[in-house]
Amino acid sequence: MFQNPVKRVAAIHDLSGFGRVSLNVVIPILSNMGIQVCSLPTAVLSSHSQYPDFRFVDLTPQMESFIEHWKELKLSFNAIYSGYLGSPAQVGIVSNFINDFRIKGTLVVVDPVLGDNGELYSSFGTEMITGMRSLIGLADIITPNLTELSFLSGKTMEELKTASGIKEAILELSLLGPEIIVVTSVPENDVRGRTSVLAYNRKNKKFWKVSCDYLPADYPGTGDSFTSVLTGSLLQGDSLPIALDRAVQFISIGVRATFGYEYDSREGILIERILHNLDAPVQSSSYELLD
Ligand code: PXL
Repeated sequence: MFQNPVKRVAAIHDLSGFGRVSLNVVIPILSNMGIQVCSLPTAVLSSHSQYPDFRFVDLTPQMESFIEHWKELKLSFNAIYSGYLGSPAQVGIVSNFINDFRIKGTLVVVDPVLGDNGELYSSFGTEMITGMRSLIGLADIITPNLTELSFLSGKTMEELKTASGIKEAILELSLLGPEIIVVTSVPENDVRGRTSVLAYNRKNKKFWKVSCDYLPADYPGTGDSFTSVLTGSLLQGDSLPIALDRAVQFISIGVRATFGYEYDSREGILIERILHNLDAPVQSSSYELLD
């Protein structure tokens, strides 16, 4: 029998040639955390979809044959982690993948990538929202941002302006199946210049919050980096609140490492400058348990 000396993740995301999103950040982050990444690309793009005129190759027709090959190779994974899908039809393909490859202890993370800042990404329509709503039912952990929480729960961004509105939406989504729901980019209404991440664990009914300083800049792919660190940290054996802390701190340091430059923010945070931070244990922990 062969041994697998390091943990292994099946990463189901697009490959956007230019811009620090999806596989361009998932691979270096998880590799840096000592985890093997096996890529199942959903689409190949010249750049991510926030640049004009991006070129797009949808890999829906190839994915099932690639998965068939993985079955022939008898591959197994400690985690399955999906993100940006190339078409609504891929929801069925990823669902089958999860059902076929999930064994006892497999961590299934679905980042329901749909949009940001209240808007759906240009390549998506309502079918993708319906599809993601069904896919999250198979996940152990989902990591929507506030905009994605709105699309998935059907609540308006206005309704998600209060902590109670957000909690209500989280509880509704948790009924669809996921054990842990992590919502990113939640503004701290009463404290200007702060942003936070809220997490709910259905098993013990606990809500966790981690907050950090907010800088007025928008970098695509931070959600992908966040969920990659969270996944890596949980696979390393960290508790949920520590994993949240590590992921928040990584993004926060990344934004700070980038913000001072005259720089096209569409390129994303300078992860090359901060990857080494993943080697260090949590420097200062700031998670809170909410009532
Ligand atoms: O999760 C960010 C992301 C991933 N993949 C593609 C994107 C984006 C954000 O714009 O366009 C193709």
